[in-house]
Amino acid sequence: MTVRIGVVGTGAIGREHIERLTRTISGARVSAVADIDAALAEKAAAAAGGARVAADVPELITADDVDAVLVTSWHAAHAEHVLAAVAAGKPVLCEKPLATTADDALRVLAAEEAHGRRLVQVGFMRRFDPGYRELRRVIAGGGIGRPLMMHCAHRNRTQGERYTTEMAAQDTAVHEIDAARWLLGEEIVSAQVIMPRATDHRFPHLRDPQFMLFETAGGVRIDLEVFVNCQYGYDIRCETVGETGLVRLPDPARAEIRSAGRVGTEIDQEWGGRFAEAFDVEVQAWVDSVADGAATGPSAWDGYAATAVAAATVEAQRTGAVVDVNLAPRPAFYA
Ligand code: NAD
Ligand code: ISE
Repeated sequence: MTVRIGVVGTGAIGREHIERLTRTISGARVSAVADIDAALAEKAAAAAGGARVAADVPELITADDVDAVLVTSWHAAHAEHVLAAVAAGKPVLCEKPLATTADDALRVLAAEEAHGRRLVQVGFMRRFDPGYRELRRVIAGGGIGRPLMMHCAHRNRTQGERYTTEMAAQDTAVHEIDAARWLLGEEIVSAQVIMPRATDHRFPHLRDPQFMLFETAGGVRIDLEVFVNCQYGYDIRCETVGETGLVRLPDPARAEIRSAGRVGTEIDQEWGGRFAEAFDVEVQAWVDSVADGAATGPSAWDGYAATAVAAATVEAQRTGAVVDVNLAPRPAFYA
């Protein structure tokens, strides 16, 4: 079976996923695309080799030539697009975040549960990265004893003018929020944000960098530096300290260069390169799950929990307080 995919949003990651689906992934093809920017949609359709441009998003989602939906629009539109896919009974892979408010994410949970089977996978691709998988295997296998602390950094080279202080939580830290929940097997119960001296390499409206502090239900403390204009590269760090040892994310395998009295390795510049393998595995797993008729991967519950923590982090940015995360009870549907 070839899964016919409709892509909503043909910006940066939409185009990368279209290329991936067209050249790398087996068992799928892009049949239709939609974007509020018609010129972008036309270009993306041509790159997909024979996809059509849908009249609008509702037409794409309900179309007969679309078996499954890939949502790569702006974060604020995700919940609306996922709800439309669920209403049409179609499997949907939604780039992170699932929503920007906990209430919108809860609407997705309710709609999926009412449908009666899982349709939603959230694009937390770190769960498919070999390094993160190794971290999880070591932690779950007791290799460092009981986890106590986690130290993380999320650095981007630069961000554009549209990127806001809130997005540091909703769009950037949400990766670590999900990864920490997944690695530790615990929910996050509070968030706090401390603002260090701001970099000059930023647009004036943006607070950058930021220190975020999280606590899990079991008392693990997580510190996360988000620095999205660090200038030097795309640098993702994660170290978990346990009672008998620590485990740290490996730097991506790169050739070591020794030259001119120095030893070094290259640093990735963008997310697309650093997580290329993870994206390939993630999207292939999603396509396979659509063909099998059984959703796998990060669920709408994971999307909701991460959104709720990110929302508490946004409140912590504004107030400077430690903000509690009060999750709704986890439905048996997501057990
Ligand atoms: P982008 O701005 O380059 O692309 C978004 C596209 O969506 C634009 O072309 C825009 O016109 C379109 N769009 C927005 N609202 C729409 C609507 N209502 N209907 C139709 N089209 C709409 O942004 P991007 O960098 O590609 O990011 C898109 C999403 O992917 C974001 O949620 C972001 O968090 C996520 N993302 C994830 C990763 C990752 O590492 N997993 C990396 C980059 C982006
Ligand atoms: C972007 O949306 C991503 O998901 C990238 O992985 C992240 O590094 C960046 O900060 C986000 O804006």
